[in-house]
Amino acid sequence: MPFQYHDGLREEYQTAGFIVLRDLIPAALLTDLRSETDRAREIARREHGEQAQRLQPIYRYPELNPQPFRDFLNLPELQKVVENVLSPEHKQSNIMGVLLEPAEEAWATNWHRDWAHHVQNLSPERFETVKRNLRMFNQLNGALYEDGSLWAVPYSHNRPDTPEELTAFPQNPPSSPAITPEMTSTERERVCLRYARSMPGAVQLLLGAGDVAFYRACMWHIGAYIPYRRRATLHDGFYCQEDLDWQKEMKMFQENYT
Ligand SMILES: O=C(O)CCC(=O)C(=O)O
Ligand SMILES: [Fe+2]
Repeated sequence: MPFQYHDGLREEYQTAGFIVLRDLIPAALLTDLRSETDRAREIARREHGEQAQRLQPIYRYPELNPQPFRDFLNLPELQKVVENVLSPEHKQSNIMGVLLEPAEEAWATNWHRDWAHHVQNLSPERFETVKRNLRMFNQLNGALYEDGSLWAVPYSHNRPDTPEELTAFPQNPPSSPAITPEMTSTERERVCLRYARSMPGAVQLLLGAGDVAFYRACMWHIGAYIPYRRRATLHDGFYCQEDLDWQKEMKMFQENYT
């Protein structure tokens, strides 16, 4: 049955830090989005090379028709989730992107919390406070093909790191998978898989075609990519005023440090 909004989702999201809306994207829209993202893949590889992870924002490219992406954001059941699970103040952004599989070699991001492990010299106390604000850092992955690239640690979004997490990943930023140039493609893939599994409590968020995951980007997560696993996953955020203030603050903070 196609996805239908229900009230339990809000609590589930606030507790676990993520929810999956199964079977949300109608088949006809999925077809249109697949053909636009085929073009997006070509542009991404032309501009950023064969290993490109994403094209974002897609609205920047006149070759791409923005309409199916807008239609996705305007799906009534999606809007109900945004309004009731997040809030009526959470607005659509202009940063819609598409996440893609690498053309050549498997790789993975490091295990990270967005911002905490991306902004150099950010005070851990400051981040600890903002990540407790459930209105902030809300984003989605919408799978146009079956997608198992995203892994996350449920319940980690609004609590400090556990001793087990800090034992597994003591550094900031956390270490990356130990890929070396001598490795074969298969070895790289296996190293990334083992690395993804090495985080205590990690789960792989397996999305079917048309499923959409909402998650808080401040939770522990990772993207692990395999060239033979075709990927075109919509990636976007829904932000409220606190997010916009935070983004501005971080921009100024980073400018003062560089
Ligand atoms: O590929 C994904 O779904 C996750 C990517 C990610 O977490 C990142 O680039 O910060
Ligand atoms: Fe991330």
